[in-house]
Amino acid sequence: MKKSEFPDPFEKARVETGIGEMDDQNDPVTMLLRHKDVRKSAHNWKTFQSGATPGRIVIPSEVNIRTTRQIPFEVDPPEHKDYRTMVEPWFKRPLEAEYQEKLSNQINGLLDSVLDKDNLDAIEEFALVLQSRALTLLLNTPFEESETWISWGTHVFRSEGEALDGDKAAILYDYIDARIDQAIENPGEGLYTMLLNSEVNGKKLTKEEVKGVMILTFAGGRDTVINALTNTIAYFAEHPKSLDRLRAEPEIIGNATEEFVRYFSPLTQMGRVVTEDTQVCEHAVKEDTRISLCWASANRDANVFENANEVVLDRKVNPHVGFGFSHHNCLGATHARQIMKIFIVALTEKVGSIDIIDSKENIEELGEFKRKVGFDKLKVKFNKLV
Ligand code: EMZ
Repeated sequence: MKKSEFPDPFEKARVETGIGEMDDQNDPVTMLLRHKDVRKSAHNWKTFQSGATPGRIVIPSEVNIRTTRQIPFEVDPPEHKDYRTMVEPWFKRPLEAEYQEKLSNQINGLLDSVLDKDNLDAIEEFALVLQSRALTLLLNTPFEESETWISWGTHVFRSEGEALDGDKAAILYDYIDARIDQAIENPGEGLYTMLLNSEVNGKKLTKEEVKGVMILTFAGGRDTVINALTNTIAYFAEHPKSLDRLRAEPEIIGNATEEFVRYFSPLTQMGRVVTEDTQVCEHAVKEDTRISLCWASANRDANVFENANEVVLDRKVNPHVGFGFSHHNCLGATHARQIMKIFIVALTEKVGSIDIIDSKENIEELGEFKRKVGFDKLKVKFNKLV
């Protein structure tokens, strides 16, 4: 198997029953695998809620390492809309030309610094650095802050060999608390101050609410963006003609970005808590249990995508759910899309080919399924375009 191949472990179950089952810390999950069911249930917040105990809709559940509610992610309508409307304009800033220019400078600078380097660690030395630096633009904080974030590693709640790491999470919480206090004392131009000055329904946000938005901003787009970048590098290493094609046809880089998000589905699934006894795919689910919307499976549904297991760079109709679906669709998607597009442009302009030197897959264990979501190790060489 090619290193850049990401098999679909859900096909049989998706076709036969439409559901999968997995346990997670004694809080089992019924996974919805079909595109249609995933989209329908994402709308149905009354039966499948996000506003449950903080951390419970995440798989693996974070109830034991987090009490702060992430906002707007763990809030249901109608309150959800008020929070979302408040943060939305800030998270759309990546559409501004000036933002994109800064992001492009960052990405090109980083790429220049590692061109022709032997044995480059594509995760630690590249994707993590790129993600952390880009986050300084989203937060509008000094570039140097990225050094601290890089030192936290690829996931703020997980460390290697341990699904959830409370000590590690505490580092993030203390950091955010300190930054909120700082912004109260010295208001600035960053996201903290914007949130502290914001009102929802005529009421100023509490410190706990500001923290909830900030935790989401740090946690939600971290391993996901890192996997998207790393997997894209592996893909181009094994498909040099695709890199040549995008060099010749830069106008399809937008389509290619969407297609990579569909094919890699960096976030496998997101849970919901069931509020009343009901059925999914003719299968009973009980009140106060969990279902999940399995984006990764929906994105390979042959009823929706032709050649679903292939990367079709210029796929025209692409209703993927890689950024989720409905009112909770990814708040950071505008930023993530710009990162991917600008990164691909930079690759086509500077890199002739990529060699994979060493790699180790990152496999998620999901009950009956095993899913490759990215790499634990990816050592590469970017060969300069001549
Ligand atoms: C949560 C989640 C959000 C969770 C869109 O996903 O991302 C996960 O990586 C975090 O662990 O807390 O933010």
